[in-house]
Amino acid sequence: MSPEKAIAQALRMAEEGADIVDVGGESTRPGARPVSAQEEMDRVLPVVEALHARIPQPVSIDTSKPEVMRAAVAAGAGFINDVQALRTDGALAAATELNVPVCLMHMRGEPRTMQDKPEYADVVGEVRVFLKERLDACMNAGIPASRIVVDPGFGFGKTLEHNIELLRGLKKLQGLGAAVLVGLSRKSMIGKALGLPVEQRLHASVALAVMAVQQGARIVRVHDVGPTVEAVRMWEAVYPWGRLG
Ligand code: 7PM
Repeated sequence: MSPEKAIAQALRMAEEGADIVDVGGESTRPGARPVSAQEEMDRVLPVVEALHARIPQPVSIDTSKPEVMRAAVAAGAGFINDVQALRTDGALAAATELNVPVCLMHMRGEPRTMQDKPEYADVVGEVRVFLKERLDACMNAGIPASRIVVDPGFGFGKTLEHNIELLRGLKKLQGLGAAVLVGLSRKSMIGKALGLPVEQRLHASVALAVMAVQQGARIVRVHDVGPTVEAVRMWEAVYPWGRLG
């Protein structure tokens, strides 16, 4: 995607009510080609800079590389989204020094092979243990829990059944003491459950976002901001105390 197109898309998201806008320069798609830190920076820095100058919302940098984290925060990013949960060499130290909130995501395996028959005895329990370990590692490095967000990583080394179990059990991730973020938007679990191609997953994505909020998610990472904001606001009008009951 060109920087101009990425900027236009992000501005639209901000206008439609996004509280954070996530910018990434490397695909996490199974089988995607890895890119160098330099290539990633060339892609994201102009976008981060332009957005930081034009919108009041924090710009999130979606990266696992410490060099990219540092350069993006210098360019104005105010949030780090790491699908590797700061396990890359140097990433934990970089995030600690940079003093911005971080999202720690669970992934089983690596993007290239993660969908080759993932197995769990207890997916919710195993994801919870992983997130607790990463949260402890961050807190030991000096990042306060108030600056950490945890994410079960829907679709990252999980079958449809695993993803459904995770959504049903999402409340079990709340006791960790960090806010919960989820990304369900347009994901292949919708394709698998309903037999829909990616361009026809809007309604199911909005439904899943509301279900996640209902189960305690504090941040939802979505593509279709306007429709999702409308649906979540309606949920909040019905449950102003913030949960079912
Ligand atoms: C291909 C495969 C295209 C996967 C796009 C994706 C998440 C994320 C992504 C998530 C956090 C997508 C994903 N998903 N970061 N980045 N949580 N924190 O559907 O669930 O956007 S990429």
